Amino acid sequence: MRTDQYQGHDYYLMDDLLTEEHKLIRDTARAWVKKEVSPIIEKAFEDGKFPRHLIKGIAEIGGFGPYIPTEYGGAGLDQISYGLIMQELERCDSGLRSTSSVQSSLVMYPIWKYGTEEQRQKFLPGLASGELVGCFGLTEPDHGSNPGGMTTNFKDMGDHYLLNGAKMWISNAPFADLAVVWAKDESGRIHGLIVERGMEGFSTPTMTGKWSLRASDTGELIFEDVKVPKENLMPGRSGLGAPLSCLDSARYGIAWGAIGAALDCYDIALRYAKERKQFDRPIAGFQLQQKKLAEMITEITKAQLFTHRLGQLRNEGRATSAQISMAKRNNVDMAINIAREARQILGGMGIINEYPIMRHMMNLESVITYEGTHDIHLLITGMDITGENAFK
Ligand code: TGC
Ligand code: FAD
Repeated sequence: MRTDQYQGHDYYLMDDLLTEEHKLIRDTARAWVKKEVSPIIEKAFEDGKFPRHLIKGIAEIGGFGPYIPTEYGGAGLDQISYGLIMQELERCDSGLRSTSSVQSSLVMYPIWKYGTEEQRQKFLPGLASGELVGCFGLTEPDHGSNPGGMTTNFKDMGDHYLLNGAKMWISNAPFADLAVVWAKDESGRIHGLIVERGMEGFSTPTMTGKWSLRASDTGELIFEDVKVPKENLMPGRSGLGAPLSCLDSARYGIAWGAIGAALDCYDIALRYAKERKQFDRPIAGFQLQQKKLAEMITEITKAQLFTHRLGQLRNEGRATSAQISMAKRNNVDMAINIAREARQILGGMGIINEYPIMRHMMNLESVITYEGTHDIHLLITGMDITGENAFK
């Protein structure tokens, strides 16, 4: 097993823009990842299982609800801190970041924003400490990019709701204790419901056969006449805007996470190019390899700059959904291209699991699709700048 020798790369002295607290949070996350995750991640990926014993450690570095207020067990941090944690987790593996960002942005965030005070008290502290794990059910077998077409529905039965339908591609579903589920009421309006494991008629079959994000568990959510207590409906917001606002938070985390994956690929490729000799000289001395490396660090630096700015806007409550879409789309695309180039720099060594580059590359094929595909984010930017909706 290769030792994790990762070093951050900061070509434009971005660290000068960070506070001491930011650096401490990032360095703590990095040290935990190197000690606890790097030695086991390839095996987890091969086994196709999320290593559940890591849940406690993710909680301890503030990876569950970094920006959720401390009164609910969150870390009460700012958006840059949240981003830095996502960057360090995805530097190791996108599935690791997924587990953290789903719990934080897609489960804790809606409960915090749209739940009742009772729901906040009941679920948030356990989710923050990792005693509870949640998942987020929006996508359906026939409704991925178009979640507004969902057919999962609930009926008001007087003393409870009766939930029917199915969700697909749900991260953490196979072992989640609870699911934040988006479903339509009898008038077709979308609401969020908290469905708890053990409710009769609720099952979470595992999805198998993934070549990507293998260190993350993905499953379905099946609802067959599930009786959901009325107190489990989140009353704070209804309509498609409610789940989409959660996606804003998760997509922002992915924008930072993708930089982490890119940094890891660049770091490995740079070190390898300096050490590997062909034609009696390090391959780093060949112009073609320098072009690849120079373009990688340029693209990473551009992403670092505008993602930091996005974090400042998020801190000020001024970031728009379209700005977040642009960052998610750009950074994931940047990372996947860097993974492909880095793999070539390593030659044959690039394809074996002694190095994480192929794992990053395969993972990023999910990341470029989930939380809104590459195409969908382009169309969001297109709509924002032209005022014309090209989706429908
Ligand atoms: P549209 O008519 O445009 O909008 C409906 C309502 O929503 C509002 N809205 C938003 N609100 C908050 N945040 C956003 N980002 C919002 N985008 C839109 C909008 O203003 C409107 O409000 P109102 O009050 O007027 O009703 O909706 P549309 O049906 O045309 O769809 C727009 C589209 C295509 C952009 C949207 O559906 C979309 O983003 N599709 C992509 C679906 C997606 O991203 N799914 C992700 C599922 S979760 C996941 O992948 C987790 S991966 C987990 C991991 O990290 O492991
Ligand atoms: P489709 O929507 O069928 O898209 C297929 C293709 O058509 C894409 O290339 C797309 O860009 C294109 N397309 C669609 N509409 C348009 C259009 N209007 N114009 C141009 N092109 C278009 N979902 C959850 O709810 N919770 C989760 O936790 C979750 N985790 C996931 C984990 C993994 C590993 C993966 C792969 C997915 C996960 N998803 C989750 C689902 C994810 O959000 C969807 O896969 C994604 O939104 C795309 O939906 P789809 O796969 O149905 O593709």
